[in-house]
Amino acid sequence: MLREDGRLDIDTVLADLEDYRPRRRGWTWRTPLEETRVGPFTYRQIAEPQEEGIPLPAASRSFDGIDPQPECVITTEIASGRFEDDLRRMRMAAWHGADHLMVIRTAGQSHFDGLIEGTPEGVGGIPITRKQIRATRKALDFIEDEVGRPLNFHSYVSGVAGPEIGVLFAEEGVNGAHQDPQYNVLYRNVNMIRSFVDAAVAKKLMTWAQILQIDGAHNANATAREAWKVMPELLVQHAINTQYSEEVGMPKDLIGLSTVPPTAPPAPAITMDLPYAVALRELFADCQMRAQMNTRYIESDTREATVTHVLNLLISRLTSVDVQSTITPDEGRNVPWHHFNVAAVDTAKQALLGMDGILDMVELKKDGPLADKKREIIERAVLFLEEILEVGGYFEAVARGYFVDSGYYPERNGDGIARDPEGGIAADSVVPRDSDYLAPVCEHFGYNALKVDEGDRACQEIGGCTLCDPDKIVYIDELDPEDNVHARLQENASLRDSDRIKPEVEWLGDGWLTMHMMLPAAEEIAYYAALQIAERLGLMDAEVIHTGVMQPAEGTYVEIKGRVDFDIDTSQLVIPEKEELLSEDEIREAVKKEPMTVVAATVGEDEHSVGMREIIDIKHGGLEKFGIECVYLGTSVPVDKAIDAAIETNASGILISTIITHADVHRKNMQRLEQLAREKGIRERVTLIAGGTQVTDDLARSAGLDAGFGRGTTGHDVASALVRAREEGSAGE
Ligand code: Z97
Repeated sequence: MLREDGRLDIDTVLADLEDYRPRRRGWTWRTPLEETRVGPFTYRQIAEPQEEGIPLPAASRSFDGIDPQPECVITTEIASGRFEDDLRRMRMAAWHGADHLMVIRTAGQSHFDGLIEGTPEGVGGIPITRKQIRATRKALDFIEDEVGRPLNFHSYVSGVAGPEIGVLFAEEGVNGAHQDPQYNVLYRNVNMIRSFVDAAVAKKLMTWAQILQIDGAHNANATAREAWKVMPELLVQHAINTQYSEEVGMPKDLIGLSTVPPTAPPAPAITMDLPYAVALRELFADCQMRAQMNTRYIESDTREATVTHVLNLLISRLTSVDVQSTITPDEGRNVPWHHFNVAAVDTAKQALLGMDGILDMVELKKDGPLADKKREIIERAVLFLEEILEVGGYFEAVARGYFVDSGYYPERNGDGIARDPEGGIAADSVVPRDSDYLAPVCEHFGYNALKVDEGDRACQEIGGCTLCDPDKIVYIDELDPEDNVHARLQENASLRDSDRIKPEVEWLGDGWLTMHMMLPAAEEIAYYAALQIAERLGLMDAEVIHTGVMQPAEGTYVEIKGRVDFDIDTSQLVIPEKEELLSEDEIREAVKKEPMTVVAATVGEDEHSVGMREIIDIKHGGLEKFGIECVYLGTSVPVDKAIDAAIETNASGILISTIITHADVHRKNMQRLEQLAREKGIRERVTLIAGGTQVTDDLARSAGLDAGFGRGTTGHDVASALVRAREEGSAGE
């Protein structure tokens, strides 16, 4: 269905959705490999490779294009608000190595009190509906076939519609989900009793569907005023959700802890984050560790966020990680765009591979500050739990505002989140089940009047439930005639399946682009100057998305975004044919087989030497690097001397550099080179190449040479041309 050179066809995804059935249930881990050789290296912490993907940037030129995959699952979080464009981004992320695709919902969807249908557009995420989930799972089937690796689809089971969402996810083959009753209570003010009862139902369903559960403890870190002080509380929250999940019957291999390194530089992060991480892994050894990167200290600087991410990845490698989350490094300015999802996935892949096997070489100390701090954090957490028991339990503790308090336990600042056990959304909505209560699906928590004999399904008496018989699912396509995917696809129809393109950050045809600039002015002035520059460039709706002071008076770095409303007809583009370079290895191989000598000189009365040296020098990746013998004659060399030297050394190429252009002297030098080569009878065996700032390939060829190189040329370009000309015997043709 998917072609590498074809965009994902949303019409095919949407076709016959009512008949779509997920092809598997449950979470899939990567298949780890024993110590394995990939290209020239041995890895200790990698998994089976993808069949299709995009390696790290350095791989293609320097590492034979290898693309090893770390052994842990890598997450990307997508929140564009249009699921049809999320699918395209999932494909991009999957190509870079993400196999856990999280769709964030509209903020606060926890307040929805039932399921909604269709494909409404969201802000900062999409509201969950059956159609969107089904279309996403179906698209992921195509994408996983393409990349050759199972992809996990993930969303949230929360809010007062949690149990309904649990059923929906189980029916539709969702693979992972956040579920934590404390999240509803603390952050969404859902009534406590309701939240925990709902959680039991949801967790039971998730267990049946083998959905990996991720808890919500990290939200305390993301919310707290001084995030490193919540370390004891994070352990307490993990403990409550883990124990509750186990009581409901969830096995530990489905219980994922959303671990988070609590702090970030300029704090001495590792000294705080590492003891915390070690404590956590010791206490919850059998659970799955989902390492969420720290989001609390992400500002608008993507560089800073990336460094924090890498430090978080160091913690993952020094302890353990089952699922490595990546948050877009621009999350702090709330513009999570395609490019940043991919950047974060690459950051994880790059850092994890870079630290492959680190624990075979360094060891975490069993004594000293690491052990002391770990013990201290655990003690604080245990005391916290004891106090909760003393005051009468979790509900009472929440009522007293014990959670997300800015004090470092047992210190309390009285600014925690306090909730009323009798109040909150859906208070008083939990009632005992009647004796004739019939559970709507088999995997229902608690009492069910349907009698089940050993080995039978509870739903047999009612002729099957939607889990056992998916044909019973009532599929509703769209309810809103305007806010739906078909209407949106109409709007950008001219850009789909056509040659027309617009810049895009999250939605096809959104027209957004970013620019960055350094302005020699103080921050506030630079801010407004940048906006005016954007206006003059014709960018619409321009906004400054980041400023960084270089020095208060010398200048400010500014990033802006803005929109264009035109598109480009790519069929009208004149794209010069690009000559494929021989790879570095091919060149080296050819020179090794048959040694090559070239003569190089800056000709005429020209003292410029730097350009030619760059082309030759091994230090700059020049011809010498490929084993080509270079006879450098210096500057202001007469053309006939270059010819003589070529004859003497039996060179297969002459490189002349000619920078000065007055009176067309550069062209004349080229013509003279060619003429002399003919006169001396060596034209057919010597490749003649000219280089210089004003030289072009056309100019050199029109002067009779074999090739010309201008600005931006590297030794690789010239070496490739020399080897190719020798192989093809094309000198002088
Ligand atoms: C993450 N980076 O990965 P609502 N339940 C739990 C949650 O943690 C969340 C929701 C539900 C973050 C992204 C933060 N978590 C988002 C345990 C959200 C969703 O339904 O939108 O209110 O909440 O966790």
